[in-house]
Amino acid sequence: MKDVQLLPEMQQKKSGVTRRSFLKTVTGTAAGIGIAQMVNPALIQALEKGLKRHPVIWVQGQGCTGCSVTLLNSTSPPIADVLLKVISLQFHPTVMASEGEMGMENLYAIAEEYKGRFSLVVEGAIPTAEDGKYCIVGEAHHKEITMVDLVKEIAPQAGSVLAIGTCAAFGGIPAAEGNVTGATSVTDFLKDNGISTPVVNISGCPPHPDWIVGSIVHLLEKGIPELDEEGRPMIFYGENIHDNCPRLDAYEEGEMSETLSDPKGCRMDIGCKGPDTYADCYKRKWNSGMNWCIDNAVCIGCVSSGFPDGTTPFYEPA
Ligand code: FSX
Ligand code: SF4
Ligand code: SF4
Repeated sequence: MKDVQLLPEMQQKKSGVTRRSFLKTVTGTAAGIGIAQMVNPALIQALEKGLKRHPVIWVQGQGCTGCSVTLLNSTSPPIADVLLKVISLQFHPTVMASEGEMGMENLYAIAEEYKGRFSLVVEGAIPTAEDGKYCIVGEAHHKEITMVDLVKEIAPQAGSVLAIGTCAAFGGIPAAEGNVTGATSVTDFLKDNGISTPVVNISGCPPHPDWIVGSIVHLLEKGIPELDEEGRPMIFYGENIHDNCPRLDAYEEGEMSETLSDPKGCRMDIGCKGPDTYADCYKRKWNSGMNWCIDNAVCIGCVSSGFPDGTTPFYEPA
């Protein structure tokens, strides 16, 4: 952007848009929308409507970005509708157009403007060791911002915090044995820092896109959904996988799979953690309803607070 040579006044005369207002348009746009699309007035209108509905700031700590990828796989509703009609994604490090200090400044400005009304989505655990230096999320005023700094500053201003993925909800893989970074769940981090913003845990490594979108829609329409004792929406995490598994009859008959390619038997002897796992994967399925873990492998209990230490080795009986 530094290459732009025209003075603001000159640019305004030429195009009706000042450099400043152009930059504001680019950096202030919904994170998932490219610059070219921003010139479409219908889209701008939809965005404005979306913004009134539910501004979302999405930050990433110690994770693999799988949670973002899973959201982008939302097919019902399609991701474009989620971004345009359901939420207004104002900041997202992976897909937004802006970057660097400008992106960070935009984030702080949005948090200020929509204080108490936006949802903060946290993806990934929060590494607290060494003053949070394991995760630098950006710079502002020539100072490095850690994930710790960011969540401490932004979470108190949010109306709600969504901890997306098992890493954010419970610590997950980053907090597994050998956790040198001091990786911590969002709930524990907020508690340790005296921040009382309500948290909804959307666990799963990664979570199903429906669990994310459905929880946001619930927040929008009816407020915080009913949560289980681990802070997860009952509508998605209220059912036991084993009790509802299509292979339950095989389990009861003692017909056990010996290999992953066995089309019928129960997977318990080859490591299935379904009996200790609560989520609706058995009926929702994955990849637009095409299949799910137990069709092709085993349930590794990815939504559970004990994942992964408590559910490994994945392919050995519990
Ligand atoms: Fe964790 Fe998200 Fe597992 Fe990955 O970033 S929940 S490692 S699938 O995607 O945080
Ligand atoms: Fe239970 Fe897993 Fe067997 Fe299904 S495959 S019946 S969830 S142990
Ligand atoms: Fe996670 Fe088990 Fe559901 Fe697979 S079936 S997504 S491992 S909870």
